[in-house]
Amino acid sequence: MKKILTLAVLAAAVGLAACSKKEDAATAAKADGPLVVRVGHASPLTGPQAHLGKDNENGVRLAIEDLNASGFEVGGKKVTFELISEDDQADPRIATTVAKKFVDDGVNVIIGHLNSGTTIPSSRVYNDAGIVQVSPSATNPKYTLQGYKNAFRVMANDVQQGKALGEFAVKDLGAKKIAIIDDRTAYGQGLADEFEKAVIANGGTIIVREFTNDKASDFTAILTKIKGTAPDLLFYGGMDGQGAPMAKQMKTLGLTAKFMGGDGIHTAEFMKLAGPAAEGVTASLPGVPLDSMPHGPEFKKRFEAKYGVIQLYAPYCYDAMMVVAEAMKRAGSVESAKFLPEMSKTSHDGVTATIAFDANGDLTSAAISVYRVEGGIWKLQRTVGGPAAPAPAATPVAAPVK
Ligand code: ABU
Repeated sequence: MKKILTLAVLAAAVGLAACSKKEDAATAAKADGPLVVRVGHASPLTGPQAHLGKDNENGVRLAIEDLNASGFEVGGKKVTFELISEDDQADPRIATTVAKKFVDDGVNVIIGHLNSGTTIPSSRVYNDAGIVQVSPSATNPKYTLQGYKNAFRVMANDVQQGKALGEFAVKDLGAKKIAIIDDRTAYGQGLADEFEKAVIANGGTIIVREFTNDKASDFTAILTKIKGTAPDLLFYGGMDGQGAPMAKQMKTLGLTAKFMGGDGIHTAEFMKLAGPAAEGVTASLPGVPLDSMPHGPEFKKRFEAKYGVIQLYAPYCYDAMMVVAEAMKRAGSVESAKFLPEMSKTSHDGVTATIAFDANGDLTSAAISVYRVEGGIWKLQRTVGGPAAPAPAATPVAAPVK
C-alpha cells in the first residue's frame, strides 16, 4: 500500500512538473524574448452562424494586432499575444471539448464563446481551471449568475434586452395579441421568456407560443398555425439564419403580424437573406449604435478595411481583449490567477462604451437599442439604459434590401 502511495505521489509530482512546464512554455519565453500570451477564442466558424463566428474572431484578431504593434509590455517585459481560435459549431458538447483543449493548451485567457448555449457549459471548465473568460456576445443572464468569479461579459444581458423589446412591442408598436417562437437554445428560449414577462407586465397577451430549432429552415407549419390566431406581432427568439427565412415565409403565407427579434437577427446577413421581407422588422441590440459609440466610427473604418462589413459583435470582441490586456498590465502578470483581481477594477474607455464590471461580472451600465428596418437600413427607434441616449441614427451594418 505504502509503495502504491509513493508511486502515486511521484506520478502526481511528475504531472505537476509537466503542467508547470506547459505553463512556462505558454507564457514565457526565452529569457531575452517576449512573453507569449495565448488567447483562446471560440465561436461557430462553420455552419449557419459562421459569418458571426468569423466576425467575433476578427474582432479579437484586430485587438491582438493592435496590441502587438504597440509594443505592449507587462511587468516591464514585451508581450506577444497569440490567437488560438477554435470552431465550437454553436454546439454545447463541442464547446466543452474545445474548452478542455484550451485548458490543455495552457491558454492565458478566453474571449468567447459566441453563443449562450456554448458559453454557459464551457464556463464551468474555465472556472475549474482558474482561467479568466470574457464573453463578448452571450447574453443569457445565467452565464454570470453561476458564482464564477472568473466570468465576465461586455454587453447587456437578455433580462435587459427582453424587457426593452416587450415594452416596445406593447407600448410603441401597439401590439396586444402576441405570438412567440423560439429556437430552444439557451439564448433563444431565454430571451423569449424575458420578452414574454415584459409583454405581460405592460398589459399585452401571449396568445400562442411555439418552438423550432437552430438548424430549421421551413417554418410553414408553425406559421400557418400562428396565422390562425391572428396575432398583432410575432416575436422570434433565435438567430438570423432562421429569422430571415421566417420573415420571408410570413409574407408568402400572408401572415401580416409585425415581426420582431433580438440581437440574433440584427445583422447585415439578416438583411441579405430576408430581402424585401426585412422591411418593417424590429430588433434590438445591446449597446448604443456603432456610430454613437465612443470610438465606433474609427473602429468601423479600420475593421472594415481589413475584414469587411461588421456583422454584429466584432467591436465587443475588440473591447473584451483590450480589457484583459489592461488588467494584465495593472497586475504585472499574464497569468489568470494574478490578473483576475484586476478585472473587477476595470474602467476601460472602449469602442463600445466605458466598461466596468459589477460583482457578477456584468456591465455596471448597459444600454439596449431598438431598431426597425426602414428603407433597407436598421433605423434606431430608441435607446434605453447605459449612458446618455444618442440622437437617432441609422446603423452602418445594414445591407441594402434587394
Ligand atoms: N446574444 C445573441 C447571440 C449569442 C447568444 O447565444 O447569446
